Amino acid sequence: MQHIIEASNRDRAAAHRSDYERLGEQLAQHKVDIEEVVAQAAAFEVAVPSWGLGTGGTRFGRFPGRGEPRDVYEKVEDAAVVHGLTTVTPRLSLHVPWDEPENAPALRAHAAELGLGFDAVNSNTFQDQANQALSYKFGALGHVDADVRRQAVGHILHVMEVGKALGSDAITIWLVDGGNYPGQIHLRKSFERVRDGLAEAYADMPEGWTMLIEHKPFEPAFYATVVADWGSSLMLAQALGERAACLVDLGHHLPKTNVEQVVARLVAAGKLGGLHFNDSKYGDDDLTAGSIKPYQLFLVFNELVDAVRDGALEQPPAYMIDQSHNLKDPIEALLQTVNNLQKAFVRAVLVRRDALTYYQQENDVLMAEETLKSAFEMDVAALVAEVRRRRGGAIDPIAAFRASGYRADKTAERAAAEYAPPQSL
Ligand SMILES: [Mn+2]
Repeated sequence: MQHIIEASNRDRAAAHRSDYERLGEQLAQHKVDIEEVVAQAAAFEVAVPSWGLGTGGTRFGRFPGRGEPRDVYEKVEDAAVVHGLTTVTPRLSLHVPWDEPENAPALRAHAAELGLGFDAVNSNTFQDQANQALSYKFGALGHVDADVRRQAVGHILHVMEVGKALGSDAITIWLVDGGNYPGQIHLRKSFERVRDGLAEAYADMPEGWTMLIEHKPFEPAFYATVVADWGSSLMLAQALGERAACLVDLGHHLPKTNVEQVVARLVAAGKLGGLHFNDSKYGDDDLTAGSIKPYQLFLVFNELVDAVRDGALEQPPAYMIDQSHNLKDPIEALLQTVNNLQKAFVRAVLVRRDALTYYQQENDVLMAEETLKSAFEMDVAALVAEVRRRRGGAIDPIAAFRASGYRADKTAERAAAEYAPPQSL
């Protein structure tokens, strides 16, 4: 891939240089040094999910693409391509059991050879697995039967063991408990059972690890999900202790929710642990981040950049992509996503914070809004391309990927692709 990247960059070098210089002049007029922004932008990294490397599906069906990875080793291979082109996705977030390796140390070594490490591991207590003794049909950690709850805690501990062998230092728990009809679950007691189950798993969490708790208003439960919102998630993270934090999935909010304000609240509570990036029009649609509501994505980054600059966040939260690529080539969709995320991040870096503070103090509503809007409207494509170029990545990752013929090669190689359809958390 490296020689393809070099050839692709050579073709684009002159046009890119002139775009970058023009942007540098534009920023200089506002007394912003483009080199400083490049340095800050280079700090942005995001993890890729193992389930995002295959074609996703809906409950209506799945249309597999050609040349998809057949196992976790091939997923690592594809993730390395994404990292090679973008240079900012050095970690893979693994789902257990969908992508559970038979030999975790061997997978870790294979990934390391390709320049990859492992991000948070993801547990699954929302479907029954082969050879599983008890069913999660009516819940897992919040189930009325203590044996089912024990089995769910056992699974989470097992996922931590796998993660430990991979070199992960966090676990993301998607809490699935809930009910479809009023009366089905005891609203208060089911929450207490979930909390107590998490506490059991938390007590045995490896040293230096973080437990990330993800909320979601509905699906699979359609009447009352136990951890439906950030308030419930925060209660759990606070009850568990210092090493538990909330994870905000952009798609896990009801329409009209002010997600950037949710982010701000969790920062204030000292409990923002991570973000799952995606976009949506209606529900948890898992579309490409920045494809539907780019302004919201920018406003979320604005809160994060502001919080890091203020010291309200000691370090940026864990950034992860959580999308389902139903129609696009998964690698191309990830390349597009990473570019959108980088651009949103850089625009947030460009917000003139002194000016914003001044206008807020003066109650100058219009100019405060314009301060944000003017950063959002900046064309920063050349800047993020330059970040990639300097790190050995592609000026135009999608063009380089298409020129590489990678998918066609893999289609021949992986002709017998057969594995469980990936889904999204
Ligand atoms: Mn998620």
